[in-house]
Amino acid sequence: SPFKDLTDSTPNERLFKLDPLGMDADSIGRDFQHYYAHTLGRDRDCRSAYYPYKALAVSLRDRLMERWKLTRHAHDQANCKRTYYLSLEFLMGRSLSNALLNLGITDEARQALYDMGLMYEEIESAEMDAGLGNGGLGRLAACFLDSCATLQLPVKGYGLRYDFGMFRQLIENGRQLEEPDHWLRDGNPWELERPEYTQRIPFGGHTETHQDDQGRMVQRWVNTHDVLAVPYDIPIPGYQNDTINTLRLWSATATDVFDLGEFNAGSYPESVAAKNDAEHITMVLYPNDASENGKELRLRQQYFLACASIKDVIREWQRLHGEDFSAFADKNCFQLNDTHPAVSVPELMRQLMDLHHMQWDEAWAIASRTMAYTNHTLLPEALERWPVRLFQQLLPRVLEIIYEINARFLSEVASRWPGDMDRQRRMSLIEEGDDPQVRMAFLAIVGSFSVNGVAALHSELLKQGLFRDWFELWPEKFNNKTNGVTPRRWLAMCNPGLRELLDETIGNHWVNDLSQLEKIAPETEDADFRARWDQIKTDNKRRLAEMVGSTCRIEFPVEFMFDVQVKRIHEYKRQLLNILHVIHLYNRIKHGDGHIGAPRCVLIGGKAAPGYEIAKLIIKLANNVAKVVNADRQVTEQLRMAFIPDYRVSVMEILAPGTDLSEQISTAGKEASGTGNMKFMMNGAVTIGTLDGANIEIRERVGDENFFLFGLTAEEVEHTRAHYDPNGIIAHDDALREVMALLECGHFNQFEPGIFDSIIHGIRNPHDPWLTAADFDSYRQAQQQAAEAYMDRPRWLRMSILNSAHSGHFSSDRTIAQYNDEIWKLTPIAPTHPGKR
Ligand code: B1N
Repeated sequence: SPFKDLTDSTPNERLFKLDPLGMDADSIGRDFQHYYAHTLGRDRDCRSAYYPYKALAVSLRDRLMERWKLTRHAHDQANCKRTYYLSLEFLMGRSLSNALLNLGITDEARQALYDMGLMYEEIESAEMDAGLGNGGLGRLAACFLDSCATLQLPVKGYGLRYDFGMFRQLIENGRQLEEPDHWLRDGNPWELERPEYTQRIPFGGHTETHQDDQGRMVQRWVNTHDVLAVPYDIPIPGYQNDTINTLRLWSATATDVFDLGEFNAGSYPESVAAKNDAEHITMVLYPNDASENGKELRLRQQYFLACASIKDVIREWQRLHGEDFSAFADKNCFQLNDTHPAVSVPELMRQLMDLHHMQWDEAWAIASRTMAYTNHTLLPEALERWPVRLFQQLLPRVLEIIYEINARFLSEVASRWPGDMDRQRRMSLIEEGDDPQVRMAFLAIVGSFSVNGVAALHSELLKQGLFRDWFELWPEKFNNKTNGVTPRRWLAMCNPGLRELLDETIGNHWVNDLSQLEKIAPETEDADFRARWDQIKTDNKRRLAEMVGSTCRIEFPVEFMFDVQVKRIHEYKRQLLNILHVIHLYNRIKHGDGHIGAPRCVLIGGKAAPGYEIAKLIIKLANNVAKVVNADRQVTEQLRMAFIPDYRVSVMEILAPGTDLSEQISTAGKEASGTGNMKFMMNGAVTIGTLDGANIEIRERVGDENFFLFGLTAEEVEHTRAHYDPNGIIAHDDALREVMALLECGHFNQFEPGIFDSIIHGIRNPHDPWLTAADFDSYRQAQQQAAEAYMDRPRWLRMSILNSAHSGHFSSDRTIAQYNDEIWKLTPIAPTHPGKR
């Protein structure tokens, strides 16, 4: 300890008794100046927006820091139950504006900058997105952290600090190119390294039996190659409540920097090999959304997260309770974000037994009362299964525990259904075959007291389909938690115009009680209110159009209907259906249809997994169609199209407020929930969508007349498969036949013959899983209705207002309140900041 005398409190007092930092423009301005000039060493010659960003970020971090410590202290004092949200992905986006909003000093900071002649908007855009996630699943984790802090729940996020996040997408000649996202290059002012909490993570080696002090036979995992996990903490501020929760991200490093022996022998690559191997674990995020890829390094990432996080939780437990684990299950809960961290189930067993000397039954009683599992997809290609041989090599001790869990579980199945060998085979955690596999979803269910889906339909389909046997065995485990999004980022922060109108009309309590938006419903009948709504939407459309103009070089007139589909590119999400509709409108205009209902700007954006060839081809098709559409003066009077490159959180912050029509057109039964749909709705977009995922609940809330419904239901989709005849459908539908003819004659690939053949064959294939042709006519009609509604201004404004008004249910505050009431059962803890009162 650096302190002279720990019994004497004087040095501690001097060091830790700090005056609260000022939250006014002057105080913020003074700190900004100090960091800018003294710490960062910049002067008036510096033209980069990065350093003002950094100076402001650090000034805010100071203000978060004091509250952060108080929150930690309040949680310790309360000796409260805690939840750990384990996720391989946290798609945080930018933090600056969020920190300002949640600290309640947006105006003060803007004023301080203004006084120094700086523009906030420029400074804000200097921040890189923290893109540590693929899409919905990762962004959901980020929204959940915001809501947990806002509800003052003692919840900590655990994830990985990838050096490279989601790749940057460039579009060249209409095709996606991927570039590494080196988001940490200029440093990350929001993180605090905590080397003192480093953990050691074992890999490889083998197991052996030995006798412990009490003469019991126990297993030992030996000869392991260990890697160090170093935590970096990120503050998660609640909305104006002085609570700052923590997101702890682990970074991998080697136990030794290099091997001096190898170095002295002149083998330089060998001398650093171990370091490289170790650091590869957290080098890069796997860019696959809703599909697994089965790489060994991915399993390493998963175990690295599970082992480090559980060790960290147990270390904290011991700090407060010593070796007494009797209350552990009452005080701790792990929420597994899909099966990616499911290896936590056997890992908690391993640590309790091998490191803390517990017997199986005692350890199992703890583990199985502590874990809860959220499923995010029914797509078979996303269901994780790991080869047993990989487990054997990488995690031999963990595999032994999985075998033991399975043996005990299968004997439970045998006593419930004597002789039902088929059921035992179906439910086994090990899928037998030439290359036996561990079924991670089943491992998660066995080890959890709660299993939930992410929208009502999805949770029902889980019980009837994928998890049917399990629902029959343990119906009480299964529940639904319909997703939500944070109204701080997705309304208050990204739509300041609307925030002001809402504050004026219903006060400002909607920001953390979004159900209050219902109060604006009666305003639909007030023409002045509608006019202001219209004005705000138009301003937001202008902002969107400026972005499209500068990145895609295509002009979007604000009078046109802005029709937007942004999400990962996946066949089930059917960006293709959208493109076919654009071709249909183009064809009508070229055939002299002077009025396609409403003039439209169609915007598509999203990344394709680098190995997903068809998805990449869909991007190419979108760009080629856009090129033909935008090059034709006759067409652009009514129709324009753009593909926005590098779609990410900060781009959605511009798109959601400026969208008129939100495209949610997945094949029914395939989109577990969707969350983009909720962001659009909150900002007054009307949805065109299928009865899939949370669309169903959105339509229920907003009313049938304020939602453009089309397409087969999930049930009809399953019945259609047996007798699906896309070629018959195309032959009988004039509009679709003409669209296919244009595609097939190469109209959109005149100098690139044949490149779209696989897409065309897909649409015409009777085994097309996404039934694109089946829903085309119904989609076209719904689009026609949307266009007509758009041209009736008072009607459209009413629909837009009512979409916002009824979006309260889709606040992640509601979702998290339900997780807490029904799964976690945590008590909110309110820290008090000395600056208050
Ligand atoms: O999770 C979101 C849902 O709103 C979406 O409907 C759903 O598609 C998405 C493997 C996934 N499901 N599965 C994934 C992501 C990465 C990965 O490596 C699967 N993402 C979803 C939030 O509930």
